[in-house]
Amino acid sequence: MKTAASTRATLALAALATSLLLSGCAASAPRGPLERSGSAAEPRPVNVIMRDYVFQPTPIELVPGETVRFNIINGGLLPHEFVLGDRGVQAAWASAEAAATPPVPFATPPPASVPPTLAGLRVYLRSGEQSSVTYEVPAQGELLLACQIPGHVDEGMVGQVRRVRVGAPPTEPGRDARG
Ligand SMILES: [Cu+2]
Repeated sequence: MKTAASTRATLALAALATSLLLSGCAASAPRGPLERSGSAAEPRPVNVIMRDYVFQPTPIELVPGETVRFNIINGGLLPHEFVLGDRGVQAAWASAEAAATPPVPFATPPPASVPPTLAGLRVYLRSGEQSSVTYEVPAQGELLLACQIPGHVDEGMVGQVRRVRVGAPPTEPGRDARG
């Protein structure tokens, strides 16, 4: 009996140690080259955290033509929105958000909207909310990321998007990745 109990305890400890090890690795693992691109059948997960006036990580690395699943969390205190698209998409959401901003603080804003034919991706999240959306990365063309809630771009809430190839070395954080 004693042997069985101690075996169980040992196993439980081993399981705990393994899970701690795994979670530790997941949090701090150095980033290697991108191993695969996503497909419609198996989108590649891309996690993005929005905080007050930053997107993390930046740049976001996408393979032209792949399908990704953005898992977006608003970890900030304010509402934020993830707007991904060309200059026209950014401008459309900027004016929609400006028009939807209530004239007095704390009034309920009308929902911002743009023509349904507009391309791009927009995910609006309040503090603490999260959302997952699949997205097909355009093969070419401009791809910008910004939060178009009034004032947020001025505070620096612009992300960078980098098109990469599978197997290419990762971008070093903090390095300018435009172009
Ligand atoms: Cu924002």
